[in-house]
Amino acid sequence: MSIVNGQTVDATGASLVADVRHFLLQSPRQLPSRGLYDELGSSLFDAICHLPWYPVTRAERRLIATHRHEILSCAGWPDRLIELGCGNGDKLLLLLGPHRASTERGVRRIDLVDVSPLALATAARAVGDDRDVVVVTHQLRYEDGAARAAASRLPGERIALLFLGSNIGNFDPPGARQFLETLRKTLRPGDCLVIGADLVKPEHELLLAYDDPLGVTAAFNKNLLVRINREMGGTFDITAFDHRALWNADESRVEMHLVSRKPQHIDIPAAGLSLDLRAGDSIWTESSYKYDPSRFSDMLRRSGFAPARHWIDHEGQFLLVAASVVGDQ
Ligand code: AVI
Repeated sequence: MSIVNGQTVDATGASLVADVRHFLLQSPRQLPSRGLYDELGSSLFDAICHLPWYPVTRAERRLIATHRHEILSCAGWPDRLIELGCGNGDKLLLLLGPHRASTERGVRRIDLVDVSPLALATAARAVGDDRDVVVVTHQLRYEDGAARAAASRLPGERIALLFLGSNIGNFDPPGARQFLETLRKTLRPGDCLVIGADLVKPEHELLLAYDDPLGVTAAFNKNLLVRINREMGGTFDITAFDHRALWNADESRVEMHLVSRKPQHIDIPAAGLSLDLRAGDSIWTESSYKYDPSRFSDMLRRSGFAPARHWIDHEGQFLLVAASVVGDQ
């Protein structure tokens, strides 16, 4: 998170106040999932990644650790890695492998893009430690960070852009496509995009992943209202909300909602907003799209990428794709 003009902004550059004003009065009521990641929300998400019922992170880590050579080779042993949403840098560390291993084959510079200064500092320390590599951090939203990093490319440098963690799943399909097209424009033929996506799996597994028995995902979801109460003087009665996860098969997405168990009148002074919820009314807080490999490759192709190789973990949970950039667009 960073503060711009006194308002908290996140990776998309949107402010919580503007989001609350715009989305909460829509039908159905919504709050964009970007609001979930304040400091507490980010810690809760880290905890989710350790839950036995949330396979996404483990599956992706396994894939990167097992196939790191193939991934880097498929990306043409890039001179430069740019990671969007680097978090604490743990996945990049897996890709780089044991100290010095990757730099022997050419990675000379790593650009880290995140909106969290803490994440950038942690990741920069982790990946730069004892490696003969230049690490540059960009506290910017994804697209701006990618553009800034790529703009400093040296003649002949080959770039691999990493967008991991199934973050693409939190974009709706038109948004995902637009985002990929923007990334494509920052790259050149010969560069590579390495991107992760969560795969469709049986409904009961998806529901357990997004409504875990420990209630961590429920806390992660409800924290959005805690945030609005704290930062904007909101009067949500948090104790009267239930977390609900549902699988929308038609749209191939898991949805998270917050459902009020009672009628409540809510004021949100900083947004100049008042609203009334009836018992059973819900606020839609996140969509997490699940892909099958061919649909995901199609989307990449339509966005100007040529999927070159993909890896799926042995449990069929997660997809990692290396896609090259072809032609000039
Ligand atoms: C960050 N993102 C990929 C996670 C997901 O699976 O959509 C966020 C999350 N929401 C609930 N659990 C995890």
